[in-house]
Amino acid sequence: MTQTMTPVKTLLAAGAAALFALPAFADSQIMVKDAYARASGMMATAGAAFMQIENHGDEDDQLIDARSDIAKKVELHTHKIDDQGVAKMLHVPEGFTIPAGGMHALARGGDHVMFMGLNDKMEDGKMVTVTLVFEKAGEVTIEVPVDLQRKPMNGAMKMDHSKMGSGAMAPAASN
Ligand SMILES: [Cu+2]
Repeated sequence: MTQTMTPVKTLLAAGAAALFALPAFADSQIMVKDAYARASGMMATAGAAFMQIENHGDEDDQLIDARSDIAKKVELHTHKIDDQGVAKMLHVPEGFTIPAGGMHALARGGDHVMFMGLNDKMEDGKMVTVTLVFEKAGEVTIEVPVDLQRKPMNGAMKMDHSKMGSGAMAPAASN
């Protein structure tokens, strides 16, 4: 009776294909471009996702939350430079405004979706499902590829703790 197995398998395959074919933003004015995720390091227990969020509507929207099974805790974060010139991450509970007809970038050294306590390794090429929660557009679920090779857009924002001290002091010492 192996034939009875065939329809079940076919059904599963069709279901999976339909899942990928579904337009993610059918009724939404929100479009997410160039999303990628990365782990914080080789033995990382944390990671982050970056992307460009476009608002094609004529009203501002607000990204207020993010969810994912990849981590125990998912938060909207930003970076702030403190008095010592050290970049620190901060939770932003109110989230980020996506301006009407505009774009808000989540980028390295800036705003990002933070994954804390990874449930699974973030390996290159793996897909991470992330649900973004908007005040007006509601929930937008996207598939974010892990990209560990990607260089930061702005090389200057790269956090190199070994050079931070001397690099920051150099301009002040030259007077
Ligand atoms: Cu963070």
